[in-house]
Amino acid sequence: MTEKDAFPVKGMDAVVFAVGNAKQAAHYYSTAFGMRRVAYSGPENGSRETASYVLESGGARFVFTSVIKPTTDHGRFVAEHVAEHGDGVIDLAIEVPDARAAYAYAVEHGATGLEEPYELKDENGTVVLAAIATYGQTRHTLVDRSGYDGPYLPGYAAAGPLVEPPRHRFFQAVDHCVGNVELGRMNEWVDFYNQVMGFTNMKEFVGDDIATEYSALMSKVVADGSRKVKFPLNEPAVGKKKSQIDEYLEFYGGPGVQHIALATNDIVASVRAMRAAGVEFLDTPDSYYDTLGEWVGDTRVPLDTLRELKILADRDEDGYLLQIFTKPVQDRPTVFFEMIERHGSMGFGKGNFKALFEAIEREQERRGNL
Ligand code: TYF
Ligand code: FE
Repeated sequence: MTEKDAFPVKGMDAVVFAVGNAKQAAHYYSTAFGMRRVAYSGPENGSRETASYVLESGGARFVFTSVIKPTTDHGRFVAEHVAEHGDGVIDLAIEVPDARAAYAYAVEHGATGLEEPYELKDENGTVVLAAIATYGQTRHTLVDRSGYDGPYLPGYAAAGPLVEPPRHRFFQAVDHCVGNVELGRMNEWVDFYNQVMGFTNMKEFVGDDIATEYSALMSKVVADGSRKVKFPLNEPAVGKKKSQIDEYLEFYGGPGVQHIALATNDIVASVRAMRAAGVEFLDTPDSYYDTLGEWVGDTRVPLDTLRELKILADRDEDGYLLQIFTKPVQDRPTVFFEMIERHGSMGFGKGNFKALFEAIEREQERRGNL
């Protein structure tokens, strides 16, 4: 970057989930997503209100929080969030070099402040945090952990893995985090990230043309200057069928995080292991693979293996990517995950949108929501 970044970020800090039973969620993400627990906060170390499990896979960090007995606004917020939305993401926390400066910039440029900058301290050092609101009840906590060398945050105790972690991790980073917003609101949220965080638009988008043909959604992507934090934003589109985004909004009870994409170096090994552990992925019809080779060309993975595991592939002028989507990971048809292996391409799988959205619609139909 030659120009000074108005809102410098280091990357995603954590994806924080509010869930009904963090103990069991932590187990699922350990066994089915190959993550390792690194920290814990709960009644055993002085947190009587909530229990939180911090899990990592390479540089990706998930936190699962559930309420034991609400006594403060925070506990009541988590309890009400779960009651209203089901298991979901409450915080897309972003690591920044200076949380005070980031918060000041955001609020000056129109963000709603939720937590003024504050410090957490323990024997491992000091973390500076602040929080701003984004779509729905989701927030961005801005985290400066440069003065801290501990397992997660002051107040958390280091804790070992819940099960023996796999020899090769299934993913090493959060690639992008997607939000679903209400009909007609996508551009407002794009403007929000443009103004409040100085994020710029990436070239891939789902416009009116694709929306009316088959996707029933519109989508644009914003990213920070370094392209480490990428946030696609979807809104429903009026198409031939009920939009998958409307289904989400109905069952989540408003806007929220739709999917988290996880970057992997070996999508074949990861998908095999996750399938073996019971993770359900969207199906792709055989016909997709009959023509794939003609337009996508050679990839690291043989076509037969892609077909066997239902992995999608896409290519653009910069390279190619391999990707696959899980079904929703809770009973509500809301949050799901994507596994993505990038080879040059900075895109999101535009060439797959038709096959992908048809697969999602088949699932919607099975749920009786189409
Ligand atoms: O993040 C993306 O843009 C891609 C494509 O409901 C996508 O993963 C977009 C909307 C959607 C599922 C996938
Ligand atoms: Fe995605």
